[in-house]
Amino acid sequence: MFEKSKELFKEAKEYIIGGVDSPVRAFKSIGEDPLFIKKAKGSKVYDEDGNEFIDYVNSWGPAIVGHSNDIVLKKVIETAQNGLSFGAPCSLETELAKRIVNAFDSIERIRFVNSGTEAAMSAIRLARGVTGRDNILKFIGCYHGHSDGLLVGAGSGASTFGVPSSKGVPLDFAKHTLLAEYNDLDSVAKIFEEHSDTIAAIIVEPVAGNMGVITPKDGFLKGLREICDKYRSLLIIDEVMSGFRLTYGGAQHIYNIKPDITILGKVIGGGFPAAAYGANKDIMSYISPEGDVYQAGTLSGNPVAMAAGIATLDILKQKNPYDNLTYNAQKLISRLIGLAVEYGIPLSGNSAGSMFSVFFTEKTPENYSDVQKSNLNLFKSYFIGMLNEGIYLPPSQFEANFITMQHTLADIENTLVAAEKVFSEIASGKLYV
Ligand code: KE4
Repeated sequence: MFEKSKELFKEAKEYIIGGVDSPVRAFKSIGEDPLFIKKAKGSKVYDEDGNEFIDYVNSWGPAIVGHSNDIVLKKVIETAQNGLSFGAPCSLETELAKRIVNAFDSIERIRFVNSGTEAAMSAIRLARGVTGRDNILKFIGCYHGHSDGLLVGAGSGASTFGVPSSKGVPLDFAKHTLLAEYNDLDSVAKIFEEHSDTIAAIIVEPVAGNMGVITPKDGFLKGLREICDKYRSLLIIDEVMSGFRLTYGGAQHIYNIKPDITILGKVIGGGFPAAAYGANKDIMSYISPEGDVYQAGTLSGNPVAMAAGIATLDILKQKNPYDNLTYNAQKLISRLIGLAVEYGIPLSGNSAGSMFSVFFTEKTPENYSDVQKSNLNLFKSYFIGMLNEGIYLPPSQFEANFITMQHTLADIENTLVAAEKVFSEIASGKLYV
């Protein structure tokens, strides 16, 4: 069934470390070889062995209007025929910037970069430049890309100072990152009482998507805003995943929270490498060439990437698919949980807009330590079973699933039929790896 992918993976590992260009793609937590995807269209992906899958990875979020959307493709091809990259200003950058600034009350000026990692790294440097403070606070289980200061895990015991979660990150970098528990305002207040005016910013995913989907408890985001105001720290909201996913704009509008800096990615590039950070004019005036916080990039604002982003946002603005996307995600989760209960399998779930996760644990997780109680063996069986039934899920319990505008009701029903078969196999012990 997956022979060609196996061959390609073997060959890839001869040239690309781990055979992948991003670790999660290696299916390591599943213990199987990854599939090599040859083509994607609409809600489907097709592997090199010709198998078709209903896709819930969606390139980790960008494909919200469906893979290889004809309108996006047309705009991309037209733009590419005029040149691929100029290293000079081009009007397409302004066109995409206009759309984003007009969609976010908290953004007056923006800067495009090439990845969410770059956007988060630049936003943190900006916050440090504005406040003159070195420390930042992030949440255990939230992911903001792989810049050194953010590859930080919880320190030992009561210490709130981070320790490197990756080799190669100097302790001196990690020690400037303080760690709190998502959805736990007391843990944040305690850190600020201890470190008050040394903290440049809090960085947070308004809806966490990197420990599975965890939604903010009532008052959590508002509480962060109040703490930042009290200690004159900046609030950075990481909308790389949530941006243009819950509404035409950010989760910040749904939860009525006004950040100082917003970071974006994924959807705004429509599948091409594009990301951004933005804030009000005063804060962004610190960024070079206007100000003294340096940040640059050869391919930032690349015209073809801008074109893909413009076409994608225009479809979202025109079609306004959000109620339908939200409904489909909620329906899928509730039906999956209902099926699992029938087979005595512990399952809970969270969704926000078109992003969602199910967890193999009775209690719906509210933070990273809750998610760690999820039965990862059951997740593995579910993933493998669903893959064999033609459903392509994120290969990790700690990731988010995505539904696109092109997922049909038949796709949802077929997913549920597959899930019922898998749950029955797990319940009868036939599929429990
Ligand atoms: P990138 O550098 O991967 O473009 O963006 C980093 C990032 C920043 N902020 C949030 C909220 C994110 O979800 C991400 C990246 N998301 C992961 C998926 N969980 C990308 C997939 C991967 O690492 O291959």
